[in-house]
Amino acid sequence: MSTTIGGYLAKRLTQIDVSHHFAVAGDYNLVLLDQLLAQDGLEQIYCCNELNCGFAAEGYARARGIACAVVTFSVGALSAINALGGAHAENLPVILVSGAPNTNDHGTGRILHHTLGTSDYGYQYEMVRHVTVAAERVFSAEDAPAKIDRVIERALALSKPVYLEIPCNVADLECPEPGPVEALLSRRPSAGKTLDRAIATTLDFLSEREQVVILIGSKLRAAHGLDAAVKLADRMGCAVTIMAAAKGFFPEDHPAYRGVYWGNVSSPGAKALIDNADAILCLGPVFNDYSTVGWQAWPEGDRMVRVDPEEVVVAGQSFGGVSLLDFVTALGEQAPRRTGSAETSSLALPEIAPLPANSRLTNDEMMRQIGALMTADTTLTAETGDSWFNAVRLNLPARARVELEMQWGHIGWSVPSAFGNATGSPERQHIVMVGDGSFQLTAQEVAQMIRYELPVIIFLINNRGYVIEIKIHDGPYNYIKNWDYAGLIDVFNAGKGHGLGLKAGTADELAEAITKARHNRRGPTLIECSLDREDCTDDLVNWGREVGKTNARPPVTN
Ligand code: TPU
Ligand code: MG
Repeated sequence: MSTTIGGYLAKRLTQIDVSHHFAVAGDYNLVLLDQLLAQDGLEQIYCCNELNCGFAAEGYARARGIACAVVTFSVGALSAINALGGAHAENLPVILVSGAPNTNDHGTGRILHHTLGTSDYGYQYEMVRHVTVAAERVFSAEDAPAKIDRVIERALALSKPVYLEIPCNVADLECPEPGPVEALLSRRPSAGKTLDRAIATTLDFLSEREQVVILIGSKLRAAHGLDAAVKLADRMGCAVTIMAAAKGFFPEDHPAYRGVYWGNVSSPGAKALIDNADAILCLGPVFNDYSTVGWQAWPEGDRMVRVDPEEVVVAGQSFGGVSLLDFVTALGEQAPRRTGSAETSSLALPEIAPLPANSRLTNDEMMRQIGALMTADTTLTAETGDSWFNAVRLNLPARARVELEMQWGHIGWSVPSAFGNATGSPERQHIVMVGDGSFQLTAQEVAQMIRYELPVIIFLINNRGYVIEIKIHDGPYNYIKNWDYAGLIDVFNAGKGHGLGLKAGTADELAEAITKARHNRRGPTLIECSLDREDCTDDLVNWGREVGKTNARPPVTN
């Protein structure tokens, strides 16, 4: 039995539960797109540009565990590289497939379109290698299966992006059908002895400590450790805090849950728990300048067990090659009971009191109404900006999901990512919170939500500027041209779609708009929430001040 190179890739995608791929057409990838279209069970979904295409795939990977984006050479792929950087930073397996010049033109000195105007066509591959964990250029039917399989295996094993380059004249070459997929999915187990030693050392470490706190980080999901962490918490009975980027990665109705640890903007009580702990089990943390609030909230030293996807460090002693999942699972079967830190009860975030109906809309009232929408079936994608702080302070029902992009922090990411996420999990209610400044980068992808009839609810927070930047360091560059955001939706509908654009300037206008949005099941609803520029969370102000100070440190001279 034989297929084509494109057919081989298509079949492999369906074998790993990818039933959609995101694409922007170009003459270097058209034949490949034909091959992908021919595969049963694989739908082609179009994006307005390649940056959005990459982010849509990133969002699909959040929903489905892996995703694929197909673009054309250079003019497309170089835009997608930014989104691939995001997928790398956020630990999401995205397969970027780029069309490429005809193999006969390589090495001939001929100049081709969509290139730098030199006869070297290797630069894209060299560039993309920096943002992927595996990259392959397919030049023949003989090498295609092994190269395609290798990048897919790496993406799944490391939860990181990968790259395939398929020249325009090889996509339809005949090649063998793919065999069973199991080998690509099998996880490499941790070396038994190293795992045993890491566990023994950790048990020893815990035996002398009473005030143990688990701190959940954002790499826990990529390492498939969410359920194992709950089992560990059940067994130990200690307090559990999460990092902001891991919002929703531990059930907030769990008796051990004690809120978000984020330095001076932590939930009530969470900072004291970490500060007073004599042992902190950090599961998949990312300590960067933002998460440590300018290097202040950075738990380090002898009280730390840091569990990374491929390494465990116990009080400074490293155990390389031990997987997070194996370690947390084994610890969950052997760890001692340590209830000391959980003796204080959870300090729930204060309830927000509703505003009288015709009052001017405030940030708090907006969040009260968005919070009331959250159920087990909701996925909230929250953009960089005050939406981070707003999302992090929500009290979440179990199984509600929050998607953040706190390591890469590309404004405009949320709209295409939510488009991809909604494509991959249409059974969930998708909500986006996005600032006016962020929205201006990728607004056109709302048109694809209209095209594919996805009932995403977008809360567009119009506070007339880059308020997060105003709080970090103010200047004229933080003030933007206002748009008629709600009015855009009719432009995108173009007489045919079911998108709805609404404006809310008061509490009751927002309530009414939300009711309409919930009934609009055949397209997105954008609700433009008009807020005063000064009306943001205290957390943004306090965090922005500290991050601003960190950015302003003068160079150290010796
Ligand atoms: O809530 P708010 O007003 O802070 O959000 P909005 O209006 O979306 O403004 C976000 C402002 C912002 C910028 C300009 N946040 N970070 N940046 C810097 C930045 C610039 N370009 C990209 C691609 N990503 C960024 N994070
Ligand atoms: Mg804004």
